[in-house]
Amino acid sequence: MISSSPMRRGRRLVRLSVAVVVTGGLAAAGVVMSTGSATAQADTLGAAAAQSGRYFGAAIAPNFLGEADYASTLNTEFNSVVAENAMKWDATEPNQGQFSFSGGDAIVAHAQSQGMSVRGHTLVWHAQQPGWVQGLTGDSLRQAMVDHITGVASHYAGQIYSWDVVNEAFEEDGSRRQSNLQQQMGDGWIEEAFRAADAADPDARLCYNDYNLDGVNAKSDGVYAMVEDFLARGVPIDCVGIQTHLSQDSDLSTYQENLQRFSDLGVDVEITELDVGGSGSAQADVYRTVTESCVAVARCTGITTWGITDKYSWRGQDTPLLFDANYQKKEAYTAVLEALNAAGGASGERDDQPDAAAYDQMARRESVPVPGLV
Ligand code: G2I
Repeated sequence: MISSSPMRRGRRLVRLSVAVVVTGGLAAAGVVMSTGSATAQADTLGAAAAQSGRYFGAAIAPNFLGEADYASTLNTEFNSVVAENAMKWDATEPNQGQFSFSGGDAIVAHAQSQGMSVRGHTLVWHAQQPGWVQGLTGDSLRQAMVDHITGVASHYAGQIYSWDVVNEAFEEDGSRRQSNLQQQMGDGWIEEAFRAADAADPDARLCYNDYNLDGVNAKSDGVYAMVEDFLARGVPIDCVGIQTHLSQDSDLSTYQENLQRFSDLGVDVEITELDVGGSGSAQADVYRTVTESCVAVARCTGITTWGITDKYSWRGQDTPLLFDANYQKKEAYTAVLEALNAAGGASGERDDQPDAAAYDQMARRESVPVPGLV
């Protein structure tokens, strides 16, 4: 029933048509084939991830793109981006019906000029709503939400690999967060948001995104039940974003198991906002475990770190990213690169999955003209 949806079949066909582009992309991105070995050893995060059909991305802000170290680190190491704030509701529709896409457009233009894919974040969230939304009730809020999704997702249609359609709508106990969205619209609002996003951009993967989904727990159980229900009823959902805001002391004993159960359920999983407070080998070990978990799960399609450098991290005092405030690679960087390279192109986890993420990613590049990319 689910796969009979014309929209979803469309997404799949687009993906499958472009696998051939991957090889050229790898060469351009700096994969070095070690002679005498079948295993490629890439020397950047993006190229290393691409070997197993995955992306490696960063959350970025358009106002930093003019900083030479910021831009060069981004362009060298990453092959996917997401707007840290520029595509949120307050940024894109500051007044009702008046859309503002300058920040998001700058990010998409930069990504396309570099052959990077783009994640969309986020269409509906209880936080960072513009003031005018917070005063709406009932059907006025429902209509405003649908209009917002339609306006933003239509604007970027065909250019987004995956959208975080709804962000952070669950409490830690697995119940729905009692936000203005939940209280004014009731349980149906998440489904309605996904249907509106599907109508506005049928080619984008549609994700539910949240934090503290870093294992099998009450919150991830709640999200799992929602996804299971959506799939059973044909509500368009393609992926779950596992934000993965961690510290070096985080318990990851069921992290991979949780990714695997969503994958088995029939959705992709994406590590969408990875950062790990800490330093040195303890921090590196957590990054390594997360990366190894993703590459071990067929439908874990890519990893995004929530920023590039500690200099601009939302939790900079925790030094949570792969590059320090001077853009130097940290021990955690090496751990991630090694784990991505270990997966290589021969891991098979992605090869036996016809709906591999790289195909989506490359589809974006094929269907959207990208300057400089043949
Ligand atoms: O809180 C971390 C992330 C959790 N998951 C959803 C993400 O969207 C969220 O990102 C953060 C951004 O990293 C921050 O940069 O979301 C925050 C808002 O809740 C962002 O902070 C805001 C500040 O609160 C504003 O004062 C500021 O104007 O960033 C804005 C732009 O710099």
